[in-house]
Amino acid sequence: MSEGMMEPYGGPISFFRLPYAENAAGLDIAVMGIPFDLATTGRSGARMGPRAIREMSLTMAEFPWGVWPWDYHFNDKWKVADLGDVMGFTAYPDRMFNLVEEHADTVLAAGSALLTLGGDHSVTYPLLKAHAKKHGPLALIHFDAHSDTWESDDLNHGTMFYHAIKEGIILPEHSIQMGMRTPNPETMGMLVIDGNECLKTTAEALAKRIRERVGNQPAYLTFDIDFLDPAYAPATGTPVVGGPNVAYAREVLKLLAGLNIVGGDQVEVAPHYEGPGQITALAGATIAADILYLIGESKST
Ligand SMILES: [Mn+2]
Repeated sequence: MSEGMMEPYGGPISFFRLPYAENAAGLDIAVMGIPFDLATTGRSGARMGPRAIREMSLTMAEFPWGVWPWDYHFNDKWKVADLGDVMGFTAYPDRMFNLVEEHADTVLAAGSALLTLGGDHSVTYPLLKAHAKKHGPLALIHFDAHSDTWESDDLNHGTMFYHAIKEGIILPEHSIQMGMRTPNPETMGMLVIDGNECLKTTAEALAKRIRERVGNQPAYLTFDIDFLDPAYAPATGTPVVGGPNVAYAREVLKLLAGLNIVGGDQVEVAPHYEGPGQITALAGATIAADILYLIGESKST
């Protein structure tokens, strides 16, 4: 069995074959899933995202050399484990925000950083709160087709950054949003680089703008899979045409190494809308790995 467990199609499923851990004691980085999608405004299904991302991560988990083009394996530098999923809000969606914040608080209090797999994008709100308690107000590095700054008293996956800025969790003057392809009447002081501008900007130039914007601030990186064109990521709740491709996104991410990225998430993979190739979850798993590397690189500097 042990040899077969290394094959992408066999064995138990965890993120990149990481061991499961009960808690974050002794970890450098913990991975956590949030199977929640009750704050979606479009198509539901992101509750199945963490499992699909973990499954497609196995296509890359057999290589002991790491995830190309990173030239080392994250396990060689940092102690990383999969904590499984935050549960306990089934039929009680109002409990999600508190539960996620409590779990994130516990991980961060143990001295570990946190990479989270969504779930719809509303899960980022309690994650930001927990990280801001630990690190102070955060620079937001936000990849998405939507700004998620809609003015509303309600908390859903399109309003949480409006709330986060109003509450002082995010530093708008150090924050940047990229890939927007929907009306965005209010930037709330953040730098917004819309989808068309991304397509005209090289990965190097975009990464430079992010680095300049963020500076030395503690930063939280959130990647909504719908940043990508639906050709590359069709399985998501609110797809929008005309976005960048996966290679471009990954090149930008790689060039952010060294920024003080204290945490991050990959959200909105909704695998029910996949074709049989599962390309959205594959993109999600790869980008989640990139974020894991960035968090690790930040801890190492
Ligand atoms: Mn979005």
